[in-house]
Amino acid sequence: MELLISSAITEAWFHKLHKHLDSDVIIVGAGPSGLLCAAELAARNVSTTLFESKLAPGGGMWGGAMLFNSIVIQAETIHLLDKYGIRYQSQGNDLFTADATEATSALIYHAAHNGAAIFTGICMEDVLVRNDSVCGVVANWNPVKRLDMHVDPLSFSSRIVLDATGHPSEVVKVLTLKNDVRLRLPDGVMKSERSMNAEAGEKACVEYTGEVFPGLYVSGMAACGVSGSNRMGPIFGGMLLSGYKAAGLIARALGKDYA
Ligand code: 48H
Repeated sequence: MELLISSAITEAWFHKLHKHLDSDVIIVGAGPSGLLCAAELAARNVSTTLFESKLAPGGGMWGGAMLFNSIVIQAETIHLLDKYGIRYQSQGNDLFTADATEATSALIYHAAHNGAAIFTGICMEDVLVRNDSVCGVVANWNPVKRLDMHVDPLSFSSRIVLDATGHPSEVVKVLTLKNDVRLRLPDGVMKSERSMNAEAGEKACVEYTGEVFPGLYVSGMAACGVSGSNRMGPIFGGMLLSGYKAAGLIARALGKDYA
């Protein structure tokens, strides 16, 4: 019995890995913006691979604010909560709250159920660049990185890569550190995130969601960070709208229908 269990797990996992060595889209980071984008793309039959360095997907949404695990969403995002079956309560002033656990687990479930391949414990450490375009990522086990083991990574190719790594903007950072590139951002360079301003940050994170280099898109806090915009604190509407916008832009770039 034990060997049958081992065989079933390795068979299923390596089948998933092999199928996703090449995808339409690689999303790095399974926070709210990456998960929502994955759920939307996978629902449109876009082959989508999601790499998350931690054991559990969900990023910064589990913890709400200061571990008070409720999240705040504004009125214009309610249609996405309805779409993904997340319940909410009005708190007045066009603000709503949702249970962080329900919201995060719903996004994870829909991304996986719609067909995105989610790989956890795997960390993007470099990008593939050909003909002045990002065309994949280089990844390794997070524990291997953390223990500083000298183990070479594997490469994964895609038409498009999305940096959804949140505050550190890891994909854009590695692209600009290792290559002499100009980004499609004001001044052509990556900026640093600014101090808290909820209104400005929420607006900027959606506005700057898009392609920053051929083949490389940004969403969520990464879009805020690279554009030098403000952080917004524990309000998550902008993250969801950013993931939704990224999915629309990416689907269109791939020539897929997007209603
Ligand atoms: C694989 C990686 C790597 C890597 C990081 O931070 P996130 O939740 O991302 P967003 O942008 O969808 O949401 C941001 C939100 O959670 C937040 O922090 C807000 C609203 N802050 C406001 C404020 O003022 O502080 O998730 C990013 C995910 C995480 O799960 C990381 O573990 C993962 O990306 N990640 N995965 N390879 N190199 N780097």
